[in-house]
Amino acid sequence: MSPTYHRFLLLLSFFALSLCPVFSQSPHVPGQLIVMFEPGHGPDLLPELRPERQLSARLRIWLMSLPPGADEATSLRQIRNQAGVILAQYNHYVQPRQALQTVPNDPDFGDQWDMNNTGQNGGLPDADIDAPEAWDYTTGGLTAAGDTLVVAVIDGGIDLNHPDLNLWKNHAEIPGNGLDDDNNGYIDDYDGWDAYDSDGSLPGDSHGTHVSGTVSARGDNGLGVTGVNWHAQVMPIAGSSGQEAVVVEAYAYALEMRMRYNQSQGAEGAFVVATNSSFGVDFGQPANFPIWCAMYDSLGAAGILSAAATMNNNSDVDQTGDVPTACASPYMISVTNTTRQDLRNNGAAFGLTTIDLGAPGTQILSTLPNGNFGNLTGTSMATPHVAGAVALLLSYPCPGLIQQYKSDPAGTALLIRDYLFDGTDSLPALTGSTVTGGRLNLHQSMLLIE
Ligand SMILES: [Ca+2]
Ligand SMILES: [Ca+2]
Ligand SMILES: [Ca+2]
Ligand SMILES: [Ca+2]
Repeated sequence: MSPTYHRFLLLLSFFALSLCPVFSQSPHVPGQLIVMFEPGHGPDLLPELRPERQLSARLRIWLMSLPPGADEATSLRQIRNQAGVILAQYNHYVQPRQALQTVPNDPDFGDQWDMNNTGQNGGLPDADIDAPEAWDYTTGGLTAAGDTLVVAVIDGGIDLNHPDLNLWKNHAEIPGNGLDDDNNGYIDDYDGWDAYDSDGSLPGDSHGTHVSGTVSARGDNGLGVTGVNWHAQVMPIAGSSGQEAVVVEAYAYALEMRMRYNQSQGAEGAFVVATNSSFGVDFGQPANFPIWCAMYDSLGAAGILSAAATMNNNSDVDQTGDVPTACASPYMISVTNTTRQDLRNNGAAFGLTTIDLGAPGTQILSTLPNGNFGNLTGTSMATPHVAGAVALLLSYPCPGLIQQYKSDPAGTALLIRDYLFDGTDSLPALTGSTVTGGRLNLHQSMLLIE
C-alpha cells in the first residue's frame, strides 16, 4: 500500500467517525457528567454543578451532578467550552463485554474454532475471528436500510437443498420456462448462474457447499453449524475452474445483478456486496490476465469487494505471481490460511505486498452435500470468512454507513476494506509476510465503524 493511499484510507476513517450518530449517545446516568480540569482548577469552576466525588486527584477528574431539570446536552456543550475544563462527558453505563457474547444454539458450534477458539482439540484459545463478540452488534442479513445482503460465491456449484444454507433466489425469474422473465440477459437464472453451461441449472459441489456455509450457514436454528453471517444470502455462481472465459462470465453475473440494484434503487437485481473466489491459476502472472484482474475494479466501482484465496503451497506470491491474488485491484482482498494455533498453514502462500491478511482455513467445519457437515482445509476455507465479514460489517445497525455506501459505493467499499485490515490481530506468523501482518477479527473491525 503506498503512503498516499494509506493517508487516503486514514482520511476516510476520519470521516467515518460521524457515520453513526445514533451510537454517539450511549446510555448514561441521568444528570451526571465526568469532568477533567486543567491544572489549578477544580469543581469550584462550575458552581452550578454538585461535585459527587473525585475520580483521580492526579488527573483532576471529578464526577459532577447537574442541577435538577438542567438540559443535559446544552449543559455539556457549555461546560466543554468553559476555560479551565479539558474534557467533559456523560457518565455512561458500562457492561462486561465478555458476558454479552452472542452464542448460537447450533449443535456443532462448539467445534467451530474459527468462530470461537476455546482451546478445543489442542487449539490456542482466542486464535479466532471473535465472532460471538461481533454478533453482539449484528448477526447479518439486512442493512440498516432494509436491503437483503447477498454474497456471490463463485465455485464449482452447490447443494441447493442443504437445510443449513441461506440461499438467494431470483424471485423475478420463473425457473425452467426457457425465458428471461426479468430481462436481465440470463435465461432461467432463478437459483443463480452456471457459467460452465451458461444456464440456470447449478451443479452440486462439495467445495462450493462448504465455502457457502462459512459465509452464511443459518445461525441459531438448532442445526449443524453457523456462518460468519447468520442470515445473509449466498448467490451461487458455478464457474471456478476450466477456462478463464468461464470465470469472467461468472463474475459478470454478480456485477450485472448489483448494477441493476444500484440503478433501480433496489427494485431489480441483487445487493451483492462481496464475491468469494476460492480458485485461481497457480503462479499466474497478472499481466497475462488483464481482463480477469480488471473485473475486480469493475466490481469495486459498483461497491463489491472480492475475497480471493491465494495458492495452497508455501510460496511467496510477491516473487512467484498468482492469479487472482497478485492482481493489483484495491477491491480484491487476498487471503491466506491460518491454523487453530494462529500459525500460517505451511501449505499456504504469502506475500508482503500481495497477500493482504490471514483467516482460519485449517480443519474448518462447515456444510457438505446431502445435509452433511464436515471439516475441510485450504485457503479456500479461509477466504469465505472474509467475504462473509464484508456482509456482516454492512449489516451493522448504522444508517449513516449504508447511506454513504449507496451514495459512494466504491469509496465506501474501500472503507469497509480498511476496517477489515485495521481490525486484524497482528500475528508473528503473518508479520512481514502479509500486507496487514494479521488475521481477520470481526469484532475489532466492527468497533472501527462506531
Ligand atoms: Ca475469541
Ligand atoms: Ca433472467
Ligand atoms: Ca425463466
Ligand atoms: Ca445452523
